[in-house]
Amino acid sequence: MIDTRALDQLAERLRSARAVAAMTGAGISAESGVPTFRGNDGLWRSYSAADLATPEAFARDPGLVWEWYRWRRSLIARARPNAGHLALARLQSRLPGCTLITQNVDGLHHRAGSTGVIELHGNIWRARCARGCGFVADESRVDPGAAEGDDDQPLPACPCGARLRPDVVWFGEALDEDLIDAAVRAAGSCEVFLAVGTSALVYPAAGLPLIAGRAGALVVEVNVDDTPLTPHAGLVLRGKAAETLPELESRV
Ligand code: BJW
Ligand code: ZN
Repeated sequence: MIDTRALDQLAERLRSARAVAAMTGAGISAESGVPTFRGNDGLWRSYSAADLATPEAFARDPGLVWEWYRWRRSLIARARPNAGHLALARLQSRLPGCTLITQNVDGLHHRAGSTGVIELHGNIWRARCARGCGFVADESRVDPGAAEGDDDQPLPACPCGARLRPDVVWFGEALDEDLIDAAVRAAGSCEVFLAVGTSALVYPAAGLPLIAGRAGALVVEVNVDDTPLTPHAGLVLRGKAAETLPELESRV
């Protein structure tokens, strides 16, 4: 059950805050039908992260990695932003100093109307040169269904001749420096930090609410379960993002 008194108090805090930061993880898109990574129905239950989400995996078998990303693109293409994404977009337009940070690569915040989203782990709808020549392709208009299940598909190539790879951040890879810097600045200077639908296990993103807390912000966790962040949160809103966030937003 939603704690309406806590929501009222948080709404007041948000209204008076000069700066707010919100960071989302896969949990916010779960109710749009996009699978999370960890937990019972998570992707890592059926697929190995080491075989699919590392630079070594791509070097070993780029076809397999592309097949997996095309399959995920097809799931995301069918998904729609849910009430949680929409509530965050409305919060952002109501609170001028609100920075939205996401670990998700699905682009659903953008489709919900959010602007200036810091996409820490990239975007599944872009491809970039695997050799690092700087070429980036917008593939949001490519029909993922057309290639799904077609193992003989030629691997996408960069104009420079190298392979193209999904423009996402795999384990062991550095995050874009400008993006992580902007996220650290937002975390370190906000008065309220909302951590929504993340297992808070993957660094450096998992460090952002801790930075905010150390700088004096109220850290709020919105999650259906406990995470390593829970003991550090000043307020825990136990529940689904698509239910909790609209309740919060309607009070701000
Ligand atoms: C709901 C809900 C509902 C469900 N409502 N809630 C320090 C200590 C130990 C290790 C490290 C460390 N620092 C770095 C590392 C290594 C590593 C790491 O963190 N490993 C840990 C797992 C141990 N980190 C890295 O490798 C990072 N790079 C790096 O550190 O580089 C250093 C470097 C510097 C200089 C040069 C070179 C290197 C990169 C991490 C990249 C992560 N990539 C992925 C894949 C992205 C592409 C793709 O999508 O395919 O990012 S992995 C995956 O995990 C994805 C996610 O963004 C990320 C986080 O997952 P998230 O979003 O939290 O999802 P889940 O599934 O874990 O949790 C869902 C949550 O929602 C759960 O809590 C549910 O309860 C909840 N939920 N339904 C609300 N309806
Ligand atoms: Zn190239």
